[in-house]
Amino acid sequence: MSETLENLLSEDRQFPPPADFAANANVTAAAYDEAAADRLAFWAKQAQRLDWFQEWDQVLDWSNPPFAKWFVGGTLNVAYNCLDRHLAAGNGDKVAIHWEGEPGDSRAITYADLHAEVCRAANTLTDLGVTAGDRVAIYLPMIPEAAVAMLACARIGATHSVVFGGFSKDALSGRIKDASAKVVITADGGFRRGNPSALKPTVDEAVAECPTIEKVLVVRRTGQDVDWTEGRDLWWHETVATASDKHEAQPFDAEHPLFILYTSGTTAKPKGILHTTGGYLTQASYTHHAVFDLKPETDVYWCTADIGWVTGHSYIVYGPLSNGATQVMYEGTPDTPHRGRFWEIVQKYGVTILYTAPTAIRTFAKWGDDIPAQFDLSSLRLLGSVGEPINPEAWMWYREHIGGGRTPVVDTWWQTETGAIMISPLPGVTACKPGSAMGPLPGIAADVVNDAGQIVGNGGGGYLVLNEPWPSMLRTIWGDDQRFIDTYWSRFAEHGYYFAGDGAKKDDDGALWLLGRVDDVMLVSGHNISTTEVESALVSHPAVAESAVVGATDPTTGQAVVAFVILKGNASASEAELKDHVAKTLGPICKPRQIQFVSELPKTRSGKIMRRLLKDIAEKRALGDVTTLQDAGVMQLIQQGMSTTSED
Ligand code: 6R9
Repeated sequence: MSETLENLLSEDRQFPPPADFAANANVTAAAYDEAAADRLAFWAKQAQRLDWFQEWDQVLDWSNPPFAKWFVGGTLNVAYNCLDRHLAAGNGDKVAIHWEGEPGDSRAITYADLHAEVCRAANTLTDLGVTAGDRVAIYLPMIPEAAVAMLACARIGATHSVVFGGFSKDALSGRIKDASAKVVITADGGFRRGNPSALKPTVDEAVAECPTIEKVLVVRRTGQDVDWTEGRDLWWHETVATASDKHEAQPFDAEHPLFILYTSGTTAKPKGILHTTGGYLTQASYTHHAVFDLKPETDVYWCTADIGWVTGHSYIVYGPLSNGATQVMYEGTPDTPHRGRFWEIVQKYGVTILYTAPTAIRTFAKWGDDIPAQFDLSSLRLLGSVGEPINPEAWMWYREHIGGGRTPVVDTWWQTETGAIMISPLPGVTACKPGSAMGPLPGIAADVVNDAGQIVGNGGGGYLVLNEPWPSMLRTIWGDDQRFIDTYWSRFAEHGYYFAGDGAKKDDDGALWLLGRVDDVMLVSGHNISTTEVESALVSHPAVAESAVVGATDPTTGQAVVAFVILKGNASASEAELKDHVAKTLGPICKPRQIQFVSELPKTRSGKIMRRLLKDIAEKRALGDVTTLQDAGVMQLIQQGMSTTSED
């Protein structure tokens, strides 16, 4: 990207919070002032939301940047904060997790149940020789044992490394080796799209290459046949189920490693993002309280993320459970056994707060408005979005068809690296603009800078940076401090900024609009154009459900816009019509050279569009690394379609 990003789309619609929502909100506008007056005092106050064995002496030690220490000298136990203290407060009988299996089986797990199971799992791990500081790999489907395994590790100070249940043997073994994990916790399989999908064979193959693994603990979920290695493999129901449910949570240092989570998506070796204890839990807990306005007595919260994504860590496990929430956890896919499954679940449990991803929202819009309309969604009072920029029209569809035109919608920007939400509206305070994450939360400093690191004014675009340390920040890349410095802190080193890799713009009111990864920015005839803005322009056409845009090498313009488009259920639109629509919405410079109609787009397991694979296609190259692709068949379909259409 040469200078700044073009600022193309403009949005006039604005939705202030409903009056009763604002009047009862957990957090009011005063939080911004309070944090601005004394940021560290603000975070110290939020840390008081937790129970500490020993209070800290210093809120932040930033004497050796970029290596931060938060709540120095403090000690706590994460599992104690998520479980024991709720029991002590008399809430043991409250449901923590309403779990819904894909085949329709369900379990209601109270805080007392969860506590007992976590204690049993902690005792089992201890019996297996796992001690504080050891690494444990977790490779599970979306079953309650995934949360139990994470909390059991946290309880004994073992560092967990959760690997997506859909990842391949190589992805799993690479992550196990990088962290030298001692134990893997897995299952025979999980249910996906109506069928049992095996996990254990992948673990067997991966572990064969991983000499550090001593034990494999296996949950029986599907009942399918598994190979068994005597002495190494243990059934959860024969070990955890019979272990003692008495376990005293020990204090750990605020900077004790809590988990490693690998980020991927590029061809580079995955980075093991390290999070620690006190700062992470403080921000996960506070943001869950502030952004989702959780009322633990009355709300039923549902985050549809997979536990293998950071969103599952912070907003299924640590944030909600530390706040004593009642939540829904769902094992399967949104279209099994029918396309109304999510709405059926919202209706069944009376979900009040729903947190999902733009990819899902666009898919629901594609399937049709009539599907959610068949269910009672009137319990919903707040909707959230995460994972990608949400196109303004997808935001509007979400509010209208899921939120009944009455709920606030919070678009939350953050990363595996940031640990918790950084940029988001406060639902009882902010007048939201569809498609904008609005501004940094209280206590968070973020801005948009140009190539030279200077802050751009309203109306300008450039690089999103974080200009002050935050409690849940990554502490390093596991085993590679230099890569941590080079990857995140070198681009604007003289300013001391963390560079997140994303482009953003500020509109005329100073609201922030995320524009996707700067690696994806297209340079067309000397203009830096974000893929997000062109995609949003396409999605604003009534026939378009979803689109992905890439810049392909072009002899005249340097790069040219190539768009892949999915049309809504019964809609139709011609290539010329969509090209004109983009040119009219954003200007002729953005007019796509080519539009390819497709039925699916390549995505990661967390639903992010893998534009670099589409770029390989647009530039007629062999495909790059596809290991994090959710569904390998998609690329073949797109390639076949591509070879039968001409470019104009
Ligand atoms: C939580 C999560 C991080 C990247 C991030 C950005 C994109 C996430 C977004 C968003 C625009 C949002 N991203 N939320 N872009 N608006 N609300 O997604 O973590 O998987 O590490 O991805 O996702 O590009 O840099 P992670």
